[in-house]
Amino acid sequence: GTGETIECDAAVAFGVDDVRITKVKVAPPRPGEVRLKVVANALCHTDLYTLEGSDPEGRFPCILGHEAGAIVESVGEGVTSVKPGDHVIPCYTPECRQPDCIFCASSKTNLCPRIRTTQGQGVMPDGTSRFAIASDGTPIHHFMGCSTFSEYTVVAEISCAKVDPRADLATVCLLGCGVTTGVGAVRKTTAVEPGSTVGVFGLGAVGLACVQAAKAAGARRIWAIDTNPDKFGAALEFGATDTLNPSECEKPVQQELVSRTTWGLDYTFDCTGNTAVMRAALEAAHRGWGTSCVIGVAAAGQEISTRPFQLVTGRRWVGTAFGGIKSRTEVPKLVNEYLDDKLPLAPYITHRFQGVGAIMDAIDAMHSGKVLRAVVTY
Ligand code: NAD
Ligand code: AHE
Ligand code: ZN
Repeated sequence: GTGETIECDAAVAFGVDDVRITKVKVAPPRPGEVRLKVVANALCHTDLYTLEGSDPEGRFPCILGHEAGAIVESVGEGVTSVKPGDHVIPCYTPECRQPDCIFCASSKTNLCPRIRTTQGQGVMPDGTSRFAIASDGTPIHHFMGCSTFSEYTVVAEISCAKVDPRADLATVCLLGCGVTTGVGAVRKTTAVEPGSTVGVFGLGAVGLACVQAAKAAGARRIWAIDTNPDKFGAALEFGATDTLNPSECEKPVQQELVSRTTWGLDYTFDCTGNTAVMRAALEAAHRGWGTSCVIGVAAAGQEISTRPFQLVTGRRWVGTAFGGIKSRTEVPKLVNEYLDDKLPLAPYITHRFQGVGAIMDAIDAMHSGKVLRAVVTY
């Protein structure tokens, strides 16, 4: 049923690098919407990218956050797939499953476009916001269809992956973005096969999830590449066989990798968002068949380039959103893998904080270069 407006605390981004803990009003869910009590939220690099003004779709004021675990508080009219009390992971890639959705019907993609336009505009599918500043009623934009830097949020029903309530939401929240993306990039977007050689550029949670999934897929050699050597320990624990710091290479990193592997790597992944690294990853891919996957999100105005000869000679350039994972169908399965001890998540969580106010501390910690994932439990 539809309830009352809830007043709660949220981390509101008022402008570039200006986040303040603020009392907000969260309106009840409208038809097809769900109001969630957010239990825990992990910060992803993309939250910082939008906060620092790099996102062409970024709008202020907004409530960031898109990697969370939550409990359904109430549902709007017509909602049937979840009910109050259900545990969910809100997903920025929805899955409408409507008979006329050619994207949901295709096994080739997870990019359901049903609510993408309004989601990019920072509003609910009906074009309005459920958030307002409590003191003066100013509307606040939503973000990526999630806005989980708030004790309560409203999302579309088609964005809610219902998960096994036995799973700790303060751990499986990582499946709301980073880990799912890296795992899906390896398993689905590129389908790394046993015996492959792999290069992962950028060893944050997304890159480490690529390493973890490549190891599980039976990759023979996994190069872990980062300019911050503090990341190598975790990469080796997740299954990397070799580490490389581009700042210590005499040659450009792609030349270094090609010369050390003869022809390059079967699969490479950009997990940095840096377009020069995307180029290096493509050019480090194997002559004749190497595939390079863009995962990182580049700042507004950035473009990728390479000599077409790189593609003519058999390299493929692909990309992925949320690892090609269909949210409502496949995220619950990843949660089950976690519960069956087949997908460890604890090693990613290097920092934990308590209370929505600690979002501020988590943001500070993210800038230290020591964080893989910082989870804030509300
Ligand atoms: P992160 O900041 O935790 O990790 C990035 C890593 O890249 C860091 O370890 C950093 O030291 C390293 N790095 C930076 N510059 C480098 C360089 N020149 N060479 C090698 N390594 C370098 O970020 P994250 O949360 O793991 O996210 C990684 C990227 O993926 C971000 O761009 C993020 O926006 C994007 N992302 C995309 C998707 C998607 O669906 N496509 C999903 C999640 C995140
Ligand atoms: N708003 C940016 C695009 C950002 C982007 O590419 N986001 C990724 C997810 S990042 C998760 O941490 C994504 O899923 N993209 C597909 C989509 O539909 O947004 C811009 O450039 O406008
Ligand atoms: Zn993310």
